Amino acid sequence: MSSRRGFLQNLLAGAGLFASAEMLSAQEMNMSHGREGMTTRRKREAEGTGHEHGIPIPVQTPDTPDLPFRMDGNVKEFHLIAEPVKQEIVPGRVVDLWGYNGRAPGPTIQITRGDRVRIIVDNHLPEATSMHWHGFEIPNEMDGAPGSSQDPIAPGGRFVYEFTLNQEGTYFYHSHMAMQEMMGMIGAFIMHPKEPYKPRADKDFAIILQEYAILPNITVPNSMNMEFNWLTFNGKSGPATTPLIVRHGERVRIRLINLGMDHHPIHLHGHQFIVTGTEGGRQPEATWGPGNTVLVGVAQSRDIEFVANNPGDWMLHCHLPHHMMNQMSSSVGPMTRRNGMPAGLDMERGMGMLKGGSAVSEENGPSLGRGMGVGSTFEQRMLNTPLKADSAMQHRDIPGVQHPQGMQMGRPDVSENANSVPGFPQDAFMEGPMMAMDEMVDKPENYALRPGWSGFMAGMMTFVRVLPPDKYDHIMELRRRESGTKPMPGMEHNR
Ligand SMILES: [Cu+2]
Repeated sequence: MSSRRGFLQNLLAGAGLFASAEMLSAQEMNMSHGREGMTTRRKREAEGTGHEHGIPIPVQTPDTPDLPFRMDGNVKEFHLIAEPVKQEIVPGRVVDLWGYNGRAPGPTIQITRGDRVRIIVDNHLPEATSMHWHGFEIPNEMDGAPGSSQDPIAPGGRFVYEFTLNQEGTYFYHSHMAMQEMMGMIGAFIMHPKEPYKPRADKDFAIILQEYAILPNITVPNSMNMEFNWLTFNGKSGPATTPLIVRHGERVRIRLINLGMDHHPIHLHGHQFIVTGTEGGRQPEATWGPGNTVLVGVAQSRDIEFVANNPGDWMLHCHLPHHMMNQMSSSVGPMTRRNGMPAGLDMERGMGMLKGGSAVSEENGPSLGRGMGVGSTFEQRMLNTPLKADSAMQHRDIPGVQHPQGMQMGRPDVSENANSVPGFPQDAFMEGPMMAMDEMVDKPENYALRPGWSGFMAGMMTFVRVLPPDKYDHIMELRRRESGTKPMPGMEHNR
């Protein structure tokens, strides 16, 4: 057993990657595990390493690197840095989040049951923080509950956590400061069993579900607001999420982790699955009933498994309609035609703290009802694509300028009498059909998707691509080529 574990450790560590983690700055560290982690991971994946050796396959976290470790005697030592990060959630939309080691969610930690683990946590935030190990059965003084189990980690400070883990399953780490959680501060913590579960999974993925309330033209989430307009899988919204690549016939596990204010019903197309695990670990087989939608509640995790026996590009998404949009509902419904609170003002007014007029006045009313959404204003930025300056101007709130009361007709996606139908528009856009941005999100995993696919992906959405061997192999080859020369797809703006 020990030789098996040693083998896994070497695989996870990558060749010659580690000097002392403490010697590396956050950025260096992030870059090195971004590259090395990816290269190593892809190599493992390409070679199918792990399978032949009777150990569980490593988890892939799309758009998110693994956290490297070094061995100090028999202790696996990790280094997490809590810090502000700039993150591009879709092309053109860079936001200010708080996370770990350069991104939100933070890097994924993978260990094996029985491991002794040390995690050095440095606080580079402008305020105190504390790290909680969610669901871990560890000594109380390691629990990270600020005030009761430890003093909060002051800005510039450090706390070293150390414990032995005798659990297995889909766990996570997060700041135990409530508002910091809503700024992005979470990461996956996978505890592998010593032997793979049966039936054995060929692919194992992790996806962290998060949500942010970020007004148009503003980069900082309002952690108090409950009207979430940016919904992410691993820190990306569709179409910037990276698809899960699966070979036809493989058994697939997907681990879903939720930390936010909403529960998310995650739905898979084309397959039935079983729930094989929760945040408490593996479920007994007697509980494995078929389904295709699993509700992942706040602070919960769910593992689903299925045999990918139906070829195609299948959507995996949250089924809450408002969670399938970006910059939610900014151009939905007739209220967007009326006068409202223009977007892009200061945070106070944008959040509905009025400086003048009443909440039901002509100027303010339309944008204040919760049901109308934070974006029910003249801001038309519903598209995934950054607005061109001139088209953005057309819809600005310019005193004395009448706003368009109807859409341009003669479009294939809108009928001639659309403007006379109550409720219109819902999923049609002022500026024409949803604009695809296939090229802007081009990466190996998106190879040969149907042209225009990206125009219909938003929010908590990605694909499970169940591919025939030739197409699968081609994507793996593209990944191999790319990992040699470029940083991990989608990570360019996270450094
Ligand atoms: Cu949702």
